[in-house]
Amino acid sequence: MGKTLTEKIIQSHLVGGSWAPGSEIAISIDHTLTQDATGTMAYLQFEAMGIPRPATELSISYIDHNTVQIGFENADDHRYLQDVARKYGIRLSRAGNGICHQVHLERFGVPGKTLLGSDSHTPTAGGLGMLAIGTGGLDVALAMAGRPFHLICPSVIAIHLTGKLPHWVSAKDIILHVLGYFTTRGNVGRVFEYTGEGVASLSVPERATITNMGAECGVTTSIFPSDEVTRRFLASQGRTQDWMELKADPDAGYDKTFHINLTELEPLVATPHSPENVVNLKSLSGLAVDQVCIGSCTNGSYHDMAMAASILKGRFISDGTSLIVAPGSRQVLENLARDGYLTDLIAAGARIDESACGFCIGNSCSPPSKAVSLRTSNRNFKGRSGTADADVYLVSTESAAASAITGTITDPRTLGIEYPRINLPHKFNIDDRMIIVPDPNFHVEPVEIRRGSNVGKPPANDPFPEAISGEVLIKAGDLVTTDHIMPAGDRMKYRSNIDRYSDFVFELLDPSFSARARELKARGRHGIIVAGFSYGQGSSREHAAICPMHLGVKAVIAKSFERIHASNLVNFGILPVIFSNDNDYEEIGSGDILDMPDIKNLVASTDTVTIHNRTRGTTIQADLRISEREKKILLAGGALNYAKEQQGSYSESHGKAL
Ligand code: MIC
Ligand code: SF4
Repeated sequence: MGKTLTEKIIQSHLVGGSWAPGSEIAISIDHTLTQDATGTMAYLQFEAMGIPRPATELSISYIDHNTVQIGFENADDHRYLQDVARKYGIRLSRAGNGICHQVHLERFGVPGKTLLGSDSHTPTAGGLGMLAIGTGGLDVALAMAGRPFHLICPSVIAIHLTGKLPHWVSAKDIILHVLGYFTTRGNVGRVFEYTGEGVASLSVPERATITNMGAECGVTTSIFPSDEVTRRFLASQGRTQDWMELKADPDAGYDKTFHINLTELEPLVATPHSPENVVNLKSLSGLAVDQVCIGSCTNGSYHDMAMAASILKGRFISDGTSLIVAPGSRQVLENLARDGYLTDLIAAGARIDESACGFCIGNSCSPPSKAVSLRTSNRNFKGRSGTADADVYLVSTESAAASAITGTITDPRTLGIEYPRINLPHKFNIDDRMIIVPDPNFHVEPVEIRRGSNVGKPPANDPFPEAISGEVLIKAGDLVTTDHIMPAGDRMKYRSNIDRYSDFVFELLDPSFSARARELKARGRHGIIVAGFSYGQGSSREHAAICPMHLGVKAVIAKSFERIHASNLVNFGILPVIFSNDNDYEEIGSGDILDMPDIKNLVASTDTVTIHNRTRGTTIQADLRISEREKKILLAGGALNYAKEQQGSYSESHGKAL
């Protein structure tokens, strides 16, 4: 049987284990990316490793999330990131240059290479045929130090595309269709590989929209082949030399195949408050819309912006609707301006926002109370927009632009205008001056790293306890996202200040959590979190593990975990255990006192732990589904402690499995 594209790239980067889906493997990493909201922690941890320069082919630090800079905190973070980049020879993409995923696609992505990024939407680069994986900042720091990345060898699912998209139906509708079927849970350890004759009809930015939002399904990554369309895209970026053809063998065996006939798709929408709530857009026609936001790493490309501008050209937004447009990168913005599209957007009443994450992460453009906000971004979790009671709907650029004109949810096919044909430039105007390239002599001049008062120390953890004994601080339900655990928006100014950020753990679910956890910790007791299915969905932010760790949380008991968050818990010494019997979830209540005696020995020697509920006098079992390597990390009290223990073998292990 032939090989899938995923297997080919993994095989060519394999440094530990062998291709056997379900087993732990280690791969070498060619590129790393960080963004400012996760980057400060990643670089504080990288500094603590004492490595003189990254061992990767390319490491780049993007500033794109906290660009609003209200107060000095984020500006201090950005100055810190710039100094670190200069000291260690890392490229830095300055605030204003664009969203990391869009810029990486345009300027750096290379088919067939591996990319590890401290952001869950890193798989966007899969649109170019890269094996691109999102993870916590500490894993990225370790990759920069030359350590391999460990992952579960994935099962590969073919998403087989036939036919051609009808007018007004777009790549966003393809991925919403995929989400409607696969949902946001149960896809851990899978890769979505796009195949079939329909692939050739999609441009690289359209493919990137699809791989970007595969993150919402919780897959390890999503990938498209690298073909003539990819070559043309790289040529338009002046990077033909980076192209190579890459595809699966014709007889490749997939774990499962999901067929989509593009010709039959319709405009879709994800309704509040999960990207998996997918319905036909026309079923919501007429619902009044207060706000429309076009942009983000999902739909911030030149193609998206030009499409929006063409629909809006000569028209004006409805009186009751505010339109925000945020081009995904400075390159997109500049080329839109040159080609006249920016003028059309401004003339139609669009508010042009910075080329940054902005509205998507809720640190600007929050909608009014109880508003309906239609967005082209990828997540509509409750409260993420910055307005707790707003309803966010996720749609394509075409549907968003049409609705901005009418002021109600509008199927763009009913607008009665001719479908705009967007021709991508054969050659984009390229200006990389907002990317600071390290001086080749960077290690000669000593660099003083300026740390503002908000930039704290790298997180420290204690060794793993002999026994866990403590209180259930919260009993959460299914689909708890990292946005619920660690809110973003205006709280993101504290990303580098762990103690302060910890004040907001679970703020959206229970504002008393942090104070109760601190009080418990002061009494020398451990905190425990109980949750349902798919705990830790969404972002890669390791703060969702670091801050609970800081507050004394030692274990999370859930019905299932999502991949990135489970790794982050282990990396910060928090025990992630899974109810052996889902019904036992009912046997624990908030405030119950739980004991896990002899837990240290149990972790070292078995995969089952016994939990005694002192409050109810009951006993339940839970499973530890982590690898032997992860057990060692847990027992060391986290990955940084573990890496330090291994320090002696650092140079020999360079590029090899731990
Ligand atoms: C997100 O979209 O939620 C973020 C903000 O980009 C996060 C990263 C973070 O929390 O800093 C992600 O997707 O990983
Ligand atoms: Fe930025 Fe939103 Fe993309 Fe996250 S999902 S990287 S916040 S644009």
